[in-house]
Amino acid sequence: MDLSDLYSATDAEDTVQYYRVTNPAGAGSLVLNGAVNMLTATQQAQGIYQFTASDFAKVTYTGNGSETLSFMAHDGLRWNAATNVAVTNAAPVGVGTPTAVAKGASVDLSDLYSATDAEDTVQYYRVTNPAGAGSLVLNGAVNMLTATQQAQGVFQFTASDFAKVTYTGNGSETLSFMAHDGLRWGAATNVAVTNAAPAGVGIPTTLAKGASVDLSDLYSATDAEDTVQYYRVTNPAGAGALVLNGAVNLTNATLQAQGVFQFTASDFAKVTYRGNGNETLSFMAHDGIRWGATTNVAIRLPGSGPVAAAGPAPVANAALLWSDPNADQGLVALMPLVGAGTLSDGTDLLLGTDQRLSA
Ligand SMILES: [Ca+2]
Ligand SMILES: [Ca+2]
Ligand SMILES: [Ca+2]
Ligand SMILES: [Ca+2]
Repeated sequence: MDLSDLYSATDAEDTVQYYRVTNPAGAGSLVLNGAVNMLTATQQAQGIYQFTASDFAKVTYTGNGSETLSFMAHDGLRWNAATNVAVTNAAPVGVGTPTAVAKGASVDLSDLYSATDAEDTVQYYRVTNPAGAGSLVLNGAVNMLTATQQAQGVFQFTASDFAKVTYTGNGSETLSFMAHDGLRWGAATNVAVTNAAPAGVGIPTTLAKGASVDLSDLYSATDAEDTVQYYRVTNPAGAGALVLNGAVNLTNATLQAQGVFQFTASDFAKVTYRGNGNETLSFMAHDGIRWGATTNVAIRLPGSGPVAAAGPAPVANAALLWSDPNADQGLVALMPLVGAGTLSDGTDLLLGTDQRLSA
């Protein structure tokens, strides 16, 4: 831009004869376009210029960052007071869009982060992709950084290459982005990419001896982004049994001996449970990335009384929550236990033998 657009001076009686401008080192620079700097080499080395009024009109300023120029005008008699003029160039400003990404799904990096710059075009983008979880697919884009930086998951792309890059989801993590306007990097913007574990729901069930129920009627799971891939169920020794109906138990022999079954989602739909007493099954679902939380599901014989609500395993001296599936009110009692069958005050438990809990 012209210096005369940054500064102008008038004089009450005279014509302005000379202009002086101080351009600090760094950032932008003057282009004389034939104008003559009238000062000494020492002054010129300090970034100070003096021009005749006609030469001043020729000089332009080329921006390269923020700085403050200083101007003065001379009317043939004396210099006026200095006028400071700020030349500014803001760093790019980025905006991140936190996004849920399914396992194996792709999203453009440019949908996760974008940057704008007040004066310039964004030249470069930098992204840090932590180890694990999702990964970048360059699609022909070139990572401009050193091998060391690349090994740290740091990528830098030209703006046109940035537009090519995609991110493939495989769990939750936080990416970090920056943009460069040709002068400097803007502030880092963190962008969370999320993938939730499956959430399960159990249905406590009363089941007569010999009666069957689909496992899928005892437990179901949903996932926010993915399809449930696997189900795991633990069937304690004794009481009821699973009937596989052709489903394949994917667990190893050790887990199978512990009553742990794992099925594909389609096999899970085949499996039934045949009742033969009171027990609590335990379920989990896997979305291809990780297991969700465990859900306990109580199975009770008809008329056998209250069913322990889902919760931690019973221990001595613990307060246990009980619920009665035959009553409309969920929780009906809160009992402190000391050992099997004795309340903490020494009186007997008012429960049948089959409902006693021991450590
Ligand atoms: Ca300068
Ligand atoms: Ca800028
Ligand atoms: Ca990653
Ligand atoms: Ca998920």
